[in-house]
Amino acid sequence: MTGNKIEKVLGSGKLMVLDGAMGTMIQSYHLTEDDFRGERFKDIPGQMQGNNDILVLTRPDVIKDIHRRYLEAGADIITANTFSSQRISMADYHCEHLVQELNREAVRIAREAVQEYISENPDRECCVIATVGPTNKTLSMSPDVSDPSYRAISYDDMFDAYIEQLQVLFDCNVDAVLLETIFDTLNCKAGIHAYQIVREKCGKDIPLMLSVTVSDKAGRLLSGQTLEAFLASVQHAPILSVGLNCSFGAEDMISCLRVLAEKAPYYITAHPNAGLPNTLGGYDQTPEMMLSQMRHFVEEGLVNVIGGCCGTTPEHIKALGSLKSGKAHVPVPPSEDMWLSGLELMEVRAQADASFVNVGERCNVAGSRKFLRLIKEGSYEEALAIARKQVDDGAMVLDVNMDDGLLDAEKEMKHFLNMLACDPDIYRVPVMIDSSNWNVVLQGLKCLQGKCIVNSISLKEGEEVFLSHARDIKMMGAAVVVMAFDENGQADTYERKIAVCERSYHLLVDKVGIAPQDIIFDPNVLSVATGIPEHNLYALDFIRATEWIKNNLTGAHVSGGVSNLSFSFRGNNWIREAMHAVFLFHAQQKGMDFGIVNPSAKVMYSDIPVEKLQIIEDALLRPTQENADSLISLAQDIAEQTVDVIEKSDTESFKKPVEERLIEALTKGNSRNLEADLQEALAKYEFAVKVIEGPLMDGMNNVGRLFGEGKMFLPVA
Ligand code: THG
Repeated sequence: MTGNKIEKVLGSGKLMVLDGAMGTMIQSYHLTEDDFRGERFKDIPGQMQGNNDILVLTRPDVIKDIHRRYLEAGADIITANTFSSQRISMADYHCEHLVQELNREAVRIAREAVQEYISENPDRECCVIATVGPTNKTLSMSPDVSDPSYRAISYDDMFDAYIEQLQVLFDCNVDAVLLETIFDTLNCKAGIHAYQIVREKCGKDIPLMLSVTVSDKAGRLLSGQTLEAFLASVQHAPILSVGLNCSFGAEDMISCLRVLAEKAPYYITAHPNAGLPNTLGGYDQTPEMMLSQMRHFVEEGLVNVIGGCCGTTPEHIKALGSLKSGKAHVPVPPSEDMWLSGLELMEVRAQADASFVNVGERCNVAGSRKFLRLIKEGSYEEALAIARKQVDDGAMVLDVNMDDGLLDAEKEMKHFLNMLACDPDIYRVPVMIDSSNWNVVLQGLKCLQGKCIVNSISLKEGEEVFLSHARDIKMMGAAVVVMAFDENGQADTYERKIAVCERSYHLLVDKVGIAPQDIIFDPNVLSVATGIPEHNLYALDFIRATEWIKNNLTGAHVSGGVSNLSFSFRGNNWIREAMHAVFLFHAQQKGMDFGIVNPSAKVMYSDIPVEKLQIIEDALLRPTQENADSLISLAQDIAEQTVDVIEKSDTESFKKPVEERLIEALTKGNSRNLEADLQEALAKYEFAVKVIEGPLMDGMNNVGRLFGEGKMFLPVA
């Protein structure tokens, strides 16, 4: 059987049976320390009992016997005993060529068992896959509670270990590689990265199977990700199947399988434990019990491959054989929506009426003096508080930028992201890695288990560099911001913006094979009303380019750094925020669906008094020098009366009926008079529930309406 044979069998709609546990079966042979050591490891210090992979060298007869028993029980797929056969798990015993020997022997033994079985049962077809475990280290978590930035191993070391193991497995022509017991998606991503490199190098089409273990009934990995977030993280890989193993037995696995079957465009595998471990660490579920639970997997059409993990025996596998004639899962088509993830999935819909994704801009050493100071003085906890506040204020993605001449940006990116990755309230949302230094981008990608956005690549240094960066992104799995920049510099007119974006799009989609929905164009938000006449066109040209991109570069998204627009009004926050709100209102209507913004901005489009709105809209959309000048003088007026304006609006608000005041408080997230207003409403309505049904509900509807009309671009906290 070749690798493609598994694909063929699954493609023909047949269910396949995978073998059962190796570890718990080995225990039943009651091997001693001497069995594990053999002659070969006689003098190695420490205990070797329990290092099951070593047995392929010291007791190959036992391993082969286990394979034979699973084959006789009806397994179609035999798993070579290579779960820990990489140098990280073998660190204590490491010696020259050990990894090579272990993997080679394990595959040889499994093959021998299969060949012997087939020679006696010529009507059977069986194949040999290799299991690749998660190692005994984790890339997403710190083993030191007092230092969340610490990691016991680096991405590069894990990647190298996987390369070494996979190289042997590819040389042995296994029928598939099964990355198994995935508890940390970043370990898995390092494995997938290595798999793709080895596959390219060998030019062999050996399929990749992934199997996750979840650690709670809600279906999260130990590293905190949901299954859907996991799927986003591995979406870039050429995957044959995803599934679940180990975990907590079949009964509670079904809800997780439903999530995979509904969302994952692959075949589905399931090999649970024989129930939950008992107090002695044993597994009690009988073959009949396991069968009665796994029967539902097949009846619901959720799976393509079934087998067993810890505690299962040939009897369990034999029982599962009776399900083989059942209904196999039909994979769903790949989604056309964009998938991003932190610990949770974020979907950005492909339709034109998609919602708007606001990216928090404040964790940027070039965009926030405070953040720069905190990073410079090493106050990472406080720097993290800036990230947390943005998420609380409604940021749906976090931009992180460490580019500063006086900082070691690579080191700071790693330190900050390692900390951020350990905070479940912050790392709920995806991260946008913002740097003009490619090594900093790569470092960022090596820290995060989620599906990130890389910000950014461009044709600035020519096609070769652009393509090389794009290939890195494809290999490591991320979405990408593409700046409208080429060999001639920044595209600052409508014509140049669309030309550069179109050229970039075709290179990415046709040459590199990046999915269109993973591309975000940034046609450059540049500062208007600077005094230089050409600059007056910048907002309008951005909006026109947005419309063109949305109509012509199918599937791609549009983003921009919104605060750039108002740099010439620094210090005048009201006018800046008003300009941003107006700009976003119009750009969103033309399809801008991402924006790097300050999530705590308070001014909404619908707040801006009519005459001021007119001036701002004229300056942005009808760009004459006269209109720019009017905006500049409006800004000067406002700078003089800012304090006045706020106070006046408060007193004005106080004169309004209590219902209106509550609606306003809810819409703007303003709690200044909330206590008193609520007391007044309670006195007027008598029952609290009436206040909820009345003005509070009206307030919610108002929020919904503004949001729907694009007049409120943030879920105001
Ligand atoms: N496109 C893409 N990425 C980007 C930008 C872009 N990344 C950086 C930048 N532009 C977007 N981020 C910011 C962040 C902050 C500000 C502007 C853009 C900003 N800061 C205030 C200032 O400088 O006046 C705050 C100062 C302070 O608090 O110290 O305006 O265009 N792809």
